[in-house]
Amino acid sequence: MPVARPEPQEPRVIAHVDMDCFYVQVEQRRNPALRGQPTAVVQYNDWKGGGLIAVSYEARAFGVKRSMRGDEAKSVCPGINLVQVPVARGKADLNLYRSAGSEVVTILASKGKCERASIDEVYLDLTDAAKEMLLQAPPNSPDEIFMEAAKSNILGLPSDASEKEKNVRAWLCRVDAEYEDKLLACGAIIVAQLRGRVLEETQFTCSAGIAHNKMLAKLVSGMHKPAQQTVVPSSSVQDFLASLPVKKMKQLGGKLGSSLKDDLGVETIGDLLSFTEDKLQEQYGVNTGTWLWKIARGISGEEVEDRLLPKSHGCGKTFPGPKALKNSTSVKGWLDQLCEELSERIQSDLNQNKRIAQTLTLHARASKENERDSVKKFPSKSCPLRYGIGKIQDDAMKLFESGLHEFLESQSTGWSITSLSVTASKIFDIPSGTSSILRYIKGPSSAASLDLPASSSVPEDPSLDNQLNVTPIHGEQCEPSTSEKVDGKRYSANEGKKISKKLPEVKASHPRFLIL
Ligand code: DCP
Ligand code: CA
Ligand code: CA
Repeated sequence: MPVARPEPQEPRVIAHVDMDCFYVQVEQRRNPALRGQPTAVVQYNDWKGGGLIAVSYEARAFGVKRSMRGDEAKSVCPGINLVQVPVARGKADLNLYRSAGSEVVTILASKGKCERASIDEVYLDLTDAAKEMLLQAPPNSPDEIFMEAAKSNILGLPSDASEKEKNVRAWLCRVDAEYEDKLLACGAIIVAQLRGRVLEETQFTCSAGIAHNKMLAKLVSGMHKPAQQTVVPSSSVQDFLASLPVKKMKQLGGKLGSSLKDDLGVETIGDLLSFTEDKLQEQYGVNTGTWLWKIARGISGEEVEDRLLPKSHGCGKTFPGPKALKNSTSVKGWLDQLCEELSERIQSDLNQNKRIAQTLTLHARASKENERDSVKKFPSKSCPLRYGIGKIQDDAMKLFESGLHEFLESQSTGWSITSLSVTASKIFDIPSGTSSILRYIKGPSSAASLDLPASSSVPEDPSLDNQLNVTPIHGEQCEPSTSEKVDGKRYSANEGKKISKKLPEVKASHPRFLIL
């Protein structure tokens, strides 16, 4: 549920950085012959040439899109290079892309608080760095970094192309500017510098949004791509939001966004301005109402978290069309593979970063025989996570069986599964000097594992769900899920799910580690 956070008194400088056609760039670095060529990365799949998951800008110019399959991409762009995602255990192995993302994060984290938001995105809080720059060397230097910053797109400046750079340069070093605009100008220079370092050290280009809050920075980071940055001065916010379709905001992509449109006739974020806070609260509850009132004005107090590592780990696979799984044996076979990868990833997170995941969740997509159009969704299930491949596999299968039982509503009918994923979440840092937890998890002989009380249903994570829709799946999730409760109903990108308690008790055999 979106909740408005109190906004800080002082103006902040926040950037959202997103890599350009990321997997393609990683592949182009591996094979420089692909540079400057129409290229796409395809998901492991032999059906119609595989699903595209990343498309180079050269290929986009031919009309190639991520929704296409390899065969279709070839028909619109015969010269396209299709690169297969690396495969392990019969599914995409994203480790290469994950570690490339980490290289970038390390560079971007050098100038302020940095939050890894997805495999190829971060938020940065550059407020302190911008203040420092303003005190020491206000922006006016004609050096390389300044030249790059002068290529920024600044919302609200006259869009006369021939004069653009001159106008931007003037904006960046205006002496009579408001303090908050001066800070933003420093932010634009710092981001230009960081993007330059990323290019130099990793060979990757990225795009960025620079604004006074996360929401605005994120909304504009993809506005001018590739390899460009966009700045949102406060004076431009109202016009920008006036024409911004509600669905462009992540939290409004689902039912809440549809309700705004259907029930209030709101098409753009700016349209929300015609409603009082009371009216919005009456319609959507106190929290969501206030949040909507604030976003209409470009206000968002959400902080950049200090987190360079992902919030959760997920492994999934889709089984489209004839590949659908139709019996427990094949589900078990695939779940075992997914759990093996998940186990390796959480184990290496534990070894390298001293982090422990507490919750195991199973998501699936299913349909019943002869009921292809049924709206009933396979309920997502979770339970406390026990370390060890075998335990994770057993628990995941129990979660699956419990979800299937509920999904089938006691009917004995055929079913098919078109996607499966397991996620490890609620990850926390082991306090330094705590060795007992490690012994707990690793020691095979001692009371080494965790108990497993009854599982519970959880709302699916829409960010994962979106990915499942299109076959490719990021292996890690960094953003919070975006479901909202509106008037007592749960609104989210995935409708129709609810919290249910009716689940078989899974035998508990070991003490919990959390009491440590
Ligand atoms: N990805 C995926 N499945 C999806 C979406 C993305 O596997 N449905 C992967 C491939 C992308 C990477 O994640 O390269 C980052 O996704 P983005 O949405 O940021 O898209 P790109 O970086 O490819 O392109 P852009 O330049 O538009 O950001
Ligand atoms: Ca990207
Ligand atoms: Ca992205």
